[in-house]
Amino acid sequence: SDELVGKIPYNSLKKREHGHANAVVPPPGVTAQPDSSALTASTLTESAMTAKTGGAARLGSNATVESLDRVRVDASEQPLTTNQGVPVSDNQNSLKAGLRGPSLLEDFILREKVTHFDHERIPERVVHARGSAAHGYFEAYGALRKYTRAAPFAEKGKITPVFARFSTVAGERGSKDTARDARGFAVKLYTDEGNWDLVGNNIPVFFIQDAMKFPDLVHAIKPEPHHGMPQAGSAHDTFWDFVSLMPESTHMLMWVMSDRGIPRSYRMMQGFGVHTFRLVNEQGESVFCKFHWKPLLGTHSLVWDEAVKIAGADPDFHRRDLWEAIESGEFPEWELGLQIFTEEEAESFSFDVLDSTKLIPEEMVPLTPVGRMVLNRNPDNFFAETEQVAFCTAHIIPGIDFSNDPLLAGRIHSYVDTQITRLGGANFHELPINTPLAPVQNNQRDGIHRQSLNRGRVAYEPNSLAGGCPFQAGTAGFVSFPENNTEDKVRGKPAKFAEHYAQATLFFNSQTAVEKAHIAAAFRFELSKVEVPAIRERMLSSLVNVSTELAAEVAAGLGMQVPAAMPKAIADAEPAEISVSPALSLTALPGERGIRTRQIAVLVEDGVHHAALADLHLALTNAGAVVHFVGPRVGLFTGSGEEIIEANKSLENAPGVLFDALVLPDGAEAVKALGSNIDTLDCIKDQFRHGKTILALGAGQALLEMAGIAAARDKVPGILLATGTDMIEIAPVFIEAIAAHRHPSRECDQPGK
Ligand code: HDE
Repeated sequence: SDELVGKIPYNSLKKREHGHANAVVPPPGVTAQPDSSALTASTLTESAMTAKTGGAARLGSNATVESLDRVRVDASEQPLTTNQGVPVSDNQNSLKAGLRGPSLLEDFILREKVTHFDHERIPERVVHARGSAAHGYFEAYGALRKYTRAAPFAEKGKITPVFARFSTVAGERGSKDTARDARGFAVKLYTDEGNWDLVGNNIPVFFIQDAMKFPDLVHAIKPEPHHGMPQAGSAHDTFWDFVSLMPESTHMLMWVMSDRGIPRSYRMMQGFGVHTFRLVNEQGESVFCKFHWKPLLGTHSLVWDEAVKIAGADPDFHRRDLWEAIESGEFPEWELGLQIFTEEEAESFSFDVLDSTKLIPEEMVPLTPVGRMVLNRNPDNFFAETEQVAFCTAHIIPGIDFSNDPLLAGRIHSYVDTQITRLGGANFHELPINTPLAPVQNNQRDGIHRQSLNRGRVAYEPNSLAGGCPFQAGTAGFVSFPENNTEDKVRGKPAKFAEHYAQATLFFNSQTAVEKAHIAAAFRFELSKVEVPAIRERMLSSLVNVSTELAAEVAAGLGMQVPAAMPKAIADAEPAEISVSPALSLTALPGERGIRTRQIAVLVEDGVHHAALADLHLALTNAGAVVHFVGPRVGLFTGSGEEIIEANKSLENAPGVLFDALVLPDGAEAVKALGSNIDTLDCIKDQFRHGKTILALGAGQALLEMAGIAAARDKVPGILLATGTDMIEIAPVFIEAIAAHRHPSRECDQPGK
């Protein structure tokens, strides 16, 4: 408030003390230091305009980013200090009684440094340990008051800051990004009425129907407890033992074995809230709802051989991809769509909407687009933000409520509980990344690492000494939807939960031929790693219930006979509403942004024809792609016309699998040198094998043959041949081919091909 101006010591590193915006202004006579946030201005700018809202997000604003200013530390031009702020004169040598004498116990500087180091690690998340996150905002397309009073949807153009974290599930914190797995898609919205965490996955269904089975599921998929293997992988006996005994997991297995399990990028995958939630409006009326995030870049995936090789070449593949895109100003964006339906409609479905192993086909309940999320700033500090962020399904706000999904019920408990161990106590909500922007006042007190300085003598309610404050908000606060429950207390499941296969079949039947082949290959690979034959057999018998075509393909790949179908839990299930849902194929979302952010490798050597490469570089860069000159080594090369070309990557430090497309240059001398390099040939073979676009210029076409791809020379999808001089015609064709992401008809990953 005004009376505090000048009384708060000005600290340029803590410009925005909570509630004291005036602290931003230095008192008279104090010179403000340079604004550290200016250093990252390029990543702060929100994109200006959206066609759907017609409004503009405020430029450069992001309330979470600003509120974190109070804890940002910038050491530029500052002396080194201890944690008590004491300047340190010597950071090289411990204190000793004589140069060759014993170190002294009194060396508080050494002891503080080492003690702090000793305690740097915290327990990793029991699942989703490996993740990457970014700041951004959600922008509403329009008021959604008819359905919900939730703050982010209050009006057209409203901006709500967010922090989103993407993750793998099974692997430990340092595991590879490209493991076959579901991906976490967790969004914390810092709304006017408190934090709302939408903690979802990139797959709309889950393995199990009831929270009671979650520890079993996770124990089965994690490294086996006796020897701690395998890391970040489901291809082992305990996982398949469990899921083959749990037919309800079959639907999600189909998704994880599909290309959804190996996304190309966090920026190119969908997100789903999975459970049915409730929307509640001002009048207290409620509808059911499912949340969907759709990436503007489209949904794209890796192929398995590529994922395996990337895991070695760059285990941080997805983390790097997200970081670099945001740093370069290519802010990833998703549209939030809601499936809104009434309880009465839900009653009529052949499946139960409280069963998280089922989705609602978009053909039955279409998506209503309600807003967009843009991620426009990387964290400053991985630990403080990405590691310490605490997502909890219990964090909901007025206007959103839970359904009775028994899986969701367990999560409401689990997430808060797990943070207490992981973040060391009940005050994890006070860690800067977790503090709401909405004010927090209550009578909770104390505990380890308490930050708030709650004033006054009252920490109870009712009270008269504090005038009854903080007072109950009444209907302005969160009111649980008054759902009527009159049934007996039981341990059991509703009847429709017993149907386990209809949607697994729906999913399989909705895939393209290539997607189906990849699913079969994934089952084949995973089950081939299972050592106990009875487990393979049991899983196959379950797959027979999904698709005899799939079961036969997998059985053949394992050298087995197709067994009899596993008996179903229910014989007279209601017939499914639809048998094909095109929205379930990855091809349904090709994306709207062409080749933006695609990584293109242009091979270089001494003697390359430079002019065409320069033209191509320009055309690709103008289309938003990221072009890398890749040599047998990094450094400078000389073109055939004495031009200097710098290779920023080498085939050793960046093998072909890291790129979305490849250019083979013209220039006889260069081609000869490249052709005698095994890394070049491996690179070309991988690009070919994985169905990626290759443009071969002039003499560079010979490299295809040298790599053993003679057949590729004529009219093979995604292999483009050009003279190597004029790029005007070929560049647009190349760009279009890259935008297709992959040319699956050319893939040759099946055994024997
Ligand atoms: Fe989680 N899950 N989960 N989960 N989950 C955690 O919370 C849990 C489930 C999901 O980026 C843990 O903070 C139970 C479904 C994501 O920090 C833990 C059940 C979905 C993340 C936990 C489920 C998810 C988690 C571990 C079944 C998709 C990472 C660390 C009842 C809708 C969030 C933590 C982040 C993390 C429990 C099932 C998504 C232990 C008990 C279904 C994205 O609390």
